[in-house]
This record gives sequence, C-alpha cells and structure tokens, in this order.
Amino acid sequence: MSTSIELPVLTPKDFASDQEVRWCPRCGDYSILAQVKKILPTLNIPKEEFVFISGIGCSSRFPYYMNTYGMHSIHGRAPAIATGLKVARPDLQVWVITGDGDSLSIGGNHFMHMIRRNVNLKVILFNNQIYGLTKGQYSPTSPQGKRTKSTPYGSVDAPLTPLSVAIGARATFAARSVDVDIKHLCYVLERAANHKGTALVEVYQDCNVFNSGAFDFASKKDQKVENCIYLEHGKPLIFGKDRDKGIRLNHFSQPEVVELGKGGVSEDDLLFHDEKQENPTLAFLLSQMRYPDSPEPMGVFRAIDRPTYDDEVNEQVKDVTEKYGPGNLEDLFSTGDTWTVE
Ligand SMILES: Cc1ncc(C[n+]2csc(CCOP(=O)(O)OP(=O)(O)O)c2C)c(N)n1
Ligand code: SF4
Repeated sequence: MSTSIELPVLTPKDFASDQEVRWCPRCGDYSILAQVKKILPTLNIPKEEFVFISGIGCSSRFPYYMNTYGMHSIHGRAPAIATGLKVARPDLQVWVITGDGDSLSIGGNHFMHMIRRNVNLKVILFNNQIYGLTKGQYSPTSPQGKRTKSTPYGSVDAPLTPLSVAIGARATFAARSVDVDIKHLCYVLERAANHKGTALVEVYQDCNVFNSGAFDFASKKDQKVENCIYLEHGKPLIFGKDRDKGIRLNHFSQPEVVELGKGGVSEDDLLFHDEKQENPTLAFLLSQMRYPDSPEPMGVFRAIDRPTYDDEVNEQVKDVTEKYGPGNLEDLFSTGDTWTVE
C-alpha cells in the first residue's frame, strides 16, 4: 500500500517571522520581502527546506524577517557559505541575499565564482547603488559623477553592471526587475526559483534615505514605458507608450532604437529575444543597454541549462567512494607528502 503525504497549503503569512522589521519607512526592501513571501508558497516545497543566507548590509537583514532557516553571515561571503550548504544538503532550496556593496565590493570574488561554477542557488541582488547600512557611501554600481558621503565631488569610478559581470562569468540565469513592479518581480523571482543552477535576480531597490529616486526611470508608471523594454522569449524588442519603437542591430551589431513604420521598418527587422542562446554574446549586449544612454531591458536575459556544481561534486564523491571506499580524514592528513617540523 502506498502512502502519500499531503503538504500543508502555505500562505505568505507562514513565511513571516516575529521579528520587528528595522528598515527605514518606505525602503524598497519591504516590497522585495513581500514578493518573496508571496512566491514561496507557489513552489510546492516544504517550509523547512528553504534557507536564506545573507552577507552584511541593510538588505542582508532579510533572513531575520523570514520564518525559515537562515543565516546573517559575513560581509561578501554568503556565496561561499551557501555553496557549502548546497553541496552538503542538495535537498534544500538555498537563497542568497546580497546588496551591491556586499556582492560586488568585498564579495566580488565570491560572487563571480559562485556564478561560473553554476551552484544551484537563487540569488537576489538588492541594487540601490549605495551603501545603505553604513549611511551613504558610494558603491561599485553608483554612476559616474555621483556625489555621496565618500565622493563629495562626484565619483570618478566606472561603475559595474551586475548583469554584465554575471553574464561574463557565463551565468545560466540572469534577470532584472524593480522593487515596486510587483507583478514583474514575482514573475522573475518565480522563474529564478524554478531554474536549476545559479539564478541571479538583480532588483533595482530604492534607498529612499541615501539615494532616493535613483530608479524613477524604471519604477514610475509614466516613465518606465518609455525607458524600459520588457523582454519576452521569442518576441521582438518593442517599447514605448504606443509600442511604436523597437531595437534593431545595426551594421556593427550594436543595438539601435528605430521607429516602427518609419523608413519601412517593420517588426521583422527587430532583434528577437532568445533567452536560451548558449552563446552569451547577445545577453551581454542587452545587459550593456543602460538608461539614460538607451532604453533598459527588464526581465529574463538568459536562462540556459548546464550541469550544476553541487551535482557534479556529489557525483564525483559517489564515484570515488564506490571505487576506493569511504575516506578517512585522519589518514588523509597523515599520508602522501607530509613531514614533521622539529
Ligand atoms: C569586513 C567588513 N568591512 C566593512 C564593513 C562595513 N559595511 C557594512 S555593510 C557595508 C556595505 C553595504 O552595502 P550594500 O551591500 O549595498 O547593502 P545595503 O546596506 O545598501 O543594503 C559595509 C561596507 C563590514 N561590516 N565588514
Ligand atoms: S538606509 Fe536605505 S537601504 Fe537601508 S533601510 Fe534605510 S532606506 Fe533601506
């Protein structure tokens, strides 16, 4: 006789912890927290199998506010801890929560290696283009010229584009959304949750205290239709209030804005989005389209299949154990190239 265990039906409330939320009023972090709590019950995964691991920053307080397992870890090191956990416990769904400072300043190295290895982790990068927790210093994503507490005359640094870094490291899933774009953010988070491999979601997050309005172009209703292109797999890149503008590749394979119907330009001339392209060139090109120089793409840039690090490591351990038997740490330390220092 077979018995099947019915999973309890979960709601967003089941994922809310009893901790007082300590973000500033109207911070974009609230919306991201709310949307994550909304999508988790749709995944049909027992609550006990979710783990949220963060680094340090305002955004990294996230695990306190989730009624799941979690860890508020070390600055920039969440990818390393999450990788260890995922390899040891592949049955868990492990989420990494990080900020632009946490992931791209002190944690830039770890971030890149998590992605190139394709560890099966879901990553939310809260990009507010500033250090929030430490009260308003510039970050690696702050635009050139940005005046902050640590750049009083304007930043001279060339900023990083997180999705370009990720796609450069051959990310198998890379997406972007905006904190207050609730439906779109839920869609992207759900796609990430269901992706096998490192799934990076960059979320434009308003730090209304130290960098207010940085993403108005992508969050205000009247502005976003003109400034953002919502990517859809297999569909042409069209945007604008009247959906009369599109993106075409010019003779130098560079994206350019064209007006539909003008000079004989039709939908067939436009660039069609293909998130499944193995070659990352096109996804990288899209990631380099940045407002205000160009309309900015939103959505899933890339979603491809590749073996995951955790699967590969566990497969290798299984094969070697079958061949040589279970290992012994003591033996490992005292065999081979060892010597005594006297
Ligand atoms: C080893 C170490 N270096 C520096 C700091 C100081 N520090 C704390 S959070 C932070 C940056 C946070 O920025 P971000 O990741 O963008 O997160 P936000 O607060 O904006 O959400 C820094 C530099 C620290 N806590 N530990
Ligand atoms: S400082 Fe900025 S990022 Fe941090 S909680 Fe306040 S509004 Fe949010």
